[in-house]
Amino acid sequence: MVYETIEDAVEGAKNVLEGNWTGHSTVPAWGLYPHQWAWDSGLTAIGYAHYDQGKAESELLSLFRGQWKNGMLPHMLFSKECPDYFPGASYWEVRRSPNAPRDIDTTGCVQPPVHAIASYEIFKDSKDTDRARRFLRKIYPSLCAWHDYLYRERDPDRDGMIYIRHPWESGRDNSPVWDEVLARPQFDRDEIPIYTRTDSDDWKRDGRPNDRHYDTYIYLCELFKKADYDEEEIRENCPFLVQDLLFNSILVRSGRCLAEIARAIGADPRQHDERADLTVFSMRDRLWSDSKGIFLPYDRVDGKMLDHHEVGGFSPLYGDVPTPEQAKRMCDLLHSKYFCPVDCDDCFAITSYSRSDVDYDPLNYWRGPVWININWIIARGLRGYGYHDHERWIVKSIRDLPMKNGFRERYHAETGEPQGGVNFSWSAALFLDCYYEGLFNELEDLHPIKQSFSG
Ligand code: 9WN
Repeated sequence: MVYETIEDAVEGAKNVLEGNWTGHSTVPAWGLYPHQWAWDSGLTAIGYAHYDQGKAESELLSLFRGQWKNGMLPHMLFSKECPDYFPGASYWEVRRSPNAPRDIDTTGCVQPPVHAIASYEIFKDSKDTDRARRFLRKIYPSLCAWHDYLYRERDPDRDGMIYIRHPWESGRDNSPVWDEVLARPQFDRDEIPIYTRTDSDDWKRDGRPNDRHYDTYIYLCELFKKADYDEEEIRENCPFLVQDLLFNSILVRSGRCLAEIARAIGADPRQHDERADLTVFSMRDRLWSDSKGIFLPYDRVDGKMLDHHEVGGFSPLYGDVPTPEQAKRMCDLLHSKYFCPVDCDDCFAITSYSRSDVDYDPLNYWRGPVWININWIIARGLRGYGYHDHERWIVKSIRDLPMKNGFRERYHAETGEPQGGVNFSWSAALFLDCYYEGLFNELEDLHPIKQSFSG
């Protein structure tokens, strides 16, 4: 055990965040991730919101310094202290776009839009409501511009479902769900620049994306650069355009929070709710697979669903997307040998990919391991649908995995062994969120849930 008591672990989580604090924001983990990442910052702010409102506000406000003129919130803001990171500021050449900020270096793609959710959590958790309202007034226009960008530039069909154009935008980089789309671009090695990976020199040992996938990530970035980051041109040429479930589900939940924020500051909430309604309607109508009992992402280039049992398929619970009947089927599948060890006797929570699939790999990044942030998102979704026992099993893992192994980036899906980044911010922050929400107090009478799904 790394932490003997909850109090020790709470202290440990705060120390992790303190250690990763740069003075205005928090890095995901020193070493592997020494810059500011967009959805990491949002999730981290949710942890700070419970005990340090100043840091929570600063985390988000400093992130929005990187917002582009067209509203795009880039997936990373680069610190000048770590110039050796690849692909770093000099690689992205974002100033090819008139929209990119001049005084701060960023990437040219996005990540799941958790920021209105985080802003609203700061308001809800605050003991100083006047101050929190001032914060909301300050950040509201930036949040609106961010959501406007997504619905304007990433939803050409105007059906409320926005597309992502790079696996990095999904937050689940090398999930097997992207494999067939990533295999699509045929290019020679000399069509992309020679580069050295800084994330790993042995992807197998480190459980990172393989070299071919990394080359394709870079190939896609080259395409963005050639288009000078013009979205219309990118859309015409990009072989990776996917309506992703996690991204759109988070967008719905964020849209609802944006509506709440509008109400709290006396602005008009209607547009936010209407957009969220449209996204929900389209996802339910178009992305549900009745044969699989789960939602599936849509590949806009080939015009078909990406047929996988992948953890993103459960994220619509978080956006309140499924009907109660759909939610019941998702829940049965979630609590089956595919995603969760039988009977939950020693549950390590939801795996990132189905355990029965040939591409499942409990050691490799988004191809199997358990991630705290995804489990937190699904747990919140389950709560909304009244699946309290299922939620509690997940919350138990969010408590037990770090207490046993420390606040790590991810954990082995079957043994709970820690993997990847050490002292990882969102694992610490979301542990703190569950603690302060009192969720760890509700775990006493936990008993195995009978599986109703035989598979
Ligand atoms: C690329 C920082 C980020 C997370 C992503 C996770 C990983 C980066 C990487 O780390 O992505 O953006 O180098 O693999 O997949 O979700 O935001 O923690």
